[in-house]
Amino acid sequence: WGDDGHYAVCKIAQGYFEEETVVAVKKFLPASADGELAAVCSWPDEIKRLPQWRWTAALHFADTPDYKCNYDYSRDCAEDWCVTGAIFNYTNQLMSASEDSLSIVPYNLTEALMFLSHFMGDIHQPLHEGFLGDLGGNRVKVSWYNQETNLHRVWDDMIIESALEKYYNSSLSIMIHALEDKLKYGWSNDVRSWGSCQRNETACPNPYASESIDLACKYAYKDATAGTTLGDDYFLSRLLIVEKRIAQGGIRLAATLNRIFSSKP
Ligand code: DCM
Ligand code: DCM
Ligand code: DCM
Ligand code: ZN
Ligand code: ZN
Repeated sequence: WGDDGHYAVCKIAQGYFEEETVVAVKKFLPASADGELAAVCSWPDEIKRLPQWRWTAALHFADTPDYKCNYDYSRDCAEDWCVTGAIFNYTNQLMSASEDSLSIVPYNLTEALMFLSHFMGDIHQPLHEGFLGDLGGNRVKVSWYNQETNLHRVWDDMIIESALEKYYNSSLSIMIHALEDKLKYGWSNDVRSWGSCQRNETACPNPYASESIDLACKYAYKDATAGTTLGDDYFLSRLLIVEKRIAQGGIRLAATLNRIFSSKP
């Protein structure tokens, strides 16, 4: 996602933090965040092109083989070097902090918190599990209404931007409130299952990546080959997917952080 998508994921997550998570997040946030996780959820995008951080660029996605429309950790996350592996890794780093707070932790847990929060957003963007051959839609040139762009940017930014203009008075906080209302009154029965992991796992990103490539094939790539002009038909049907993925990202980020920082065995 772009800045707005990441801000929304983290803002929604904050509303579902348990008390221990509120305390831990406050402790690890940088001062610049002013107590707000959402304020720093785009940090991994800001730094990924700097020489000393270039190694993190591939951790934002897990591209999948062309036209397969499925995801497989051992195939698509070689040497754990992808968004799914990064979510496992930063979860483990934060767990080490909550486990033995007396010994010295060899990680920067402020960075771990910001990476985990960012990658939990990215894994829910369907085209972050898009095809290898077109770099997750980056090489699919399309027009968004009368603007030339690519399919990846349509899903990172344009659908959200158009929704803000059309339905939310250009206000991201109004859009976030609408999603929070949907979570309370529309998706309330789904929230528990979205947040849960099988087999006592703390983090379970593999199913999120599988959902994403399925949605990429059914909605993102569908009717959006190179040279296509995308307009109202595409926007109205895909916005529902984008909104649900942002909401799921928020719920799952909160649930994962709640498990990490819970003192319950
Ligand atoms: N996994 C893997 N290779 C690794 C680490 C993890 O394939 N080196 C996969 C196996 C599981 C998932 O990640 O699908 C969760 O691993 P764990 O149960 O060890 O947390
Ligand atoms: N793991 C991790 N970071 C990695 C590789 C693996 O956090 N770079 C996690 C995933 C599994 C656990 O470690 O939860 C065990 O992995 P393995 O099977 O590789 O020992
Ligand atoms: N991206 C992707 N798959 C790739 C390359 C990039 O999903 N193979 C994502 C990461 C960014 C966006 O596309 O969200 C643009 O990439 P970059 O910023 O590296 O140009
Ligand atoms: Zn992206
Ligand atoms: Zn990213």
